Amino acid sequence: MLLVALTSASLSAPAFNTTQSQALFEAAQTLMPGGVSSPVRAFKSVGGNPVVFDRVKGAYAWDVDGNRYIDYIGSWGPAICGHAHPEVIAALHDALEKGTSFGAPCALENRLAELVIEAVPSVEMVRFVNSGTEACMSVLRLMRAFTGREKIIKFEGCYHGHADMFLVKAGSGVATLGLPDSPGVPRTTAASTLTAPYNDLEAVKQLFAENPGEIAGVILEPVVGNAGFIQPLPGFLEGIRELTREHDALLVFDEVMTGFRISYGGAQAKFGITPDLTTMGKVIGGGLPVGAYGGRSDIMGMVAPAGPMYQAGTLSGNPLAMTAGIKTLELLKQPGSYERLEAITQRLIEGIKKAASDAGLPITGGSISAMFGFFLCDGPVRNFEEAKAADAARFGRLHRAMLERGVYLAPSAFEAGFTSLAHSDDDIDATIAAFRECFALVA
Ligand code: KE4
Repeated sequence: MLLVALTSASLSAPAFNTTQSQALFEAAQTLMPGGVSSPVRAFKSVGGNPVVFDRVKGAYAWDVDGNRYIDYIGSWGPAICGHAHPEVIAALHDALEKGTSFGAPCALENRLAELVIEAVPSVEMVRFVNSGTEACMSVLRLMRAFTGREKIIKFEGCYHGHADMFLVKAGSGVATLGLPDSPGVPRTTAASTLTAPYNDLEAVKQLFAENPGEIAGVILEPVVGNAGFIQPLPGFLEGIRELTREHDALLVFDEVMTGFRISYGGAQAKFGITPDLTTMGKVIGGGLPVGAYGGRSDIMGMVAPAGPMYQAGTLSGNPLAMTAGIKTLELLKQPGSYERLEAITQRLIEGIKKAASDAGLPITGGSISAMFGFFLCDGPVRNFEEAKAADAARFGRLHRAMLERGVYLAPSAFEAGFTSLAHSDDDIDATIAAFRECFALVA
């Protein structure tokens, strides 16, 4: 684990009081492992303690000491319309009156399914679950059931949730904590997960050649957000699509993060590549727990009870999560949403890069729609190895300095940043100004 020793004196902003956060986080660590419900929230790789949130609204979060932050995590993706959007809250109030969970079919599932099927090119049928992890582990079982093959290919630094078979050279929190994958994953399970560097078509060709007739499919983040922000090189996605077809293997786009973020139809619509199956989460739950997997109906027809591949869930398709998801997608469908997201995010990342360059710091980065990221190195960053070469210690100092100036960035160099429809032009200007001040401090 990379702990960053902070020279706090030189980086502190005036009057940043986190007394109550500290007390609460100290207590939390006696109650929950690491004091958190998900590892990345513990700020382990950026140093210092996390702040404890009290409430969120629009582009902002407030901690328990009353400090306000411009939030570029947005609950790791769901808050793309802004936190606690009034129309989402109002729809939830109405839904609450009818109960919180049915455990039975409800019309809201039909409605969200229709919206997803209408929006996402590969999805002819969809199954709702409760997290991205559940979506990815279910789609993996489906890939194996449909092809009768066991091996899969994933890419180093990509993260598909915490199911055993994906914790092999994974990104996100696993990379953040510098874990060698994870103890507890059976060697036999890991052996069925083959890995290749992102953007490396030759490596994928090699894996297919070495494992003829054994690979069920390839799963990838069509735009990587879990090794930092890494875009597919021209031809990479097309090449993977061709290779999977050539070897009768399936192509799965894990759009848990990119879905309804890169465009209303996800990365697959943006890049014009249609996978066989897609996983989704985050945005389609509008802040409540939802995941989903979907794709070709001849494949989805294998999922129980239509077919023999079993997968189930007590709270899957619950009316509150469906309601929040429906309202969120209806808001995103409104004309101009993605043009706005593209414009503010592009202005943000260009401002960040200019501020770093003016401070004489190496930086590379980019954005697509409401997703952005940068690495503190010269670049280019095309894969996880190159991402790991960036200056993580300097990023840790930058993160704390920005936090003290009211800007809440992902507490890891191996995460992407997210904007929302609630981020104003003034928020973007204030963020760039804070970066300008902080780059000078950490140079
Ligand atoms: P969840 O099980 O966390 O809902 O989704 C897993 C997942 C699957 N696929 C992709 C592409 C993902 O980005 C994720 C989850 N993303 C992380 C952030 N990088 C969630 C935040 C966390 O782990 O606390």
